[in-house]
Amino acid sequence: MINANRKGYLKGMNLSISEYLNQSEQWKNSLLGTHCYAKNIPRLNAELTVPTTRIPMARLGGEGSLCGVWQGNDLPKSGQYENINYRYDDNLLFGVIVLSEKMFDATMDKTPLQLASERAYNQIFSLLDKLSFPYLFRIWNYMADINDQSSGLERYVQFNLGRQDAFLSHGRDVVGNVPAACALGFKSTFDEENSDQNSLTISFLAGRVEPLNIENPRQISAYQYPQQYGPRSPTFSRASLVTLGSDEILFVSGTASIVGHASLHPDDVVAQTHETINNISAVLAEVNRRDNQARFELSDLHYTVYVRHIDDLDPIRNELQHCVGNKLKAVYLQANVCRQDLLLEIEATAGHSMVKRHSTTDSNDSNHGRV
Ligand code: 3EB
Repeated sequence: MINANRKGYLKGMNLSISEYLNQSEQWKNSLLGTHCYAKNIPRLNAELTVPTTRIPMARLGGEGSLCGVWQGNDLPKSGQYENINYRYDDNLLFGVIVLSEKMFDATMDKTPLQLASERAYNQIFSLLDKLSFPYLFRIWNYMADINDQSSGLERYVQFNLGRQDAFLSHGRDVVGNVPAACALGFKSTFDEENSDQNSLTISFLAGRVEPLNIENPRQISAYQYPQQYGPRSPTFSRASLVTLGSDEILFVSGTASIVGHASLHPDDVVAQTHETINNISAVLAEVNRRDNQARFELSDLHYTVYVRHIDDLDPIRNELQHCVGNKLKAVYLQANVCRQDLLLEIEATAGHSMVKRHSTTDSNDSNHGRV
């Protein structure tokens, strides 16, 4: 299942954790980073060199764990900056930051989660400046108990406050040129030995070539959501299209059953799935309109589906199969979506090699493209 010969970034693969651990050291050393998801994730030695997110979310359907990897070109360099572990090559930087809210004392006007979010993004922006990777392409935000209240405020709202403050204090745009993203929750555990499993965990990909940020005409931009969703809007775009050497990579942000700014079909998981795919279709149409080379279709995407209720897996999977067709490539994780009434969120990645597009031999590598 692993194509070790082909150069390029589009080699995200979906392994189980044990398959991942069984790969050679040489292969692991070629990675920029890894995303691991499982209910209980072992400490991984490869983490010493490869930045790894360890997210306590179960993989649904088949294997209980998932490792998605980003492959670099040539030999990536590693480093650590404050709380970030990172790895990069000439074009792409991958980093992971893990911050426990316990490190922060609430102030008069800021909660620990808000402070942790602000600190995480401040560190990320400082690192991007230091290493001259100015463009944040895609960011994955994972936090405990996203739908709950703490310090009298919904936790996703606290996260949005801290995130936006960091964008503003680094002089970054908070509308328009903002990264693709997702924001998901997992259930906190009370196991002291594993308390770092409750930490805010953020990973990111950044680069040196300006991406094309895409909005969805069916949805109000998240950075313009009205105040009812919190005093500060979420800072993300619906998708970003990135050129890396001879590859073009599309990151579709976490997408849900939202039209305008409202959640639709509160108790109907099949209708939410359908609406979400309509949204992703609209994003693809917008990508294809904005970039006259792009010709992305639903069947090109590698999907990660965050499912709130385990029992909804089958109806969601059936509806996706129906909408996307037989070529559906999807993995499913149990997670909490940032609005209580949303039953699922779907993110996706696709890659086109521009070399491949102009050549006559198509390698049809079915593994590439997803993390
Ligand atoms: C939405 O469309 C659903 O806060 O970074 C999706 C992707 C969502 C990213 C984020 C939130 C975020 O509003 C939630």
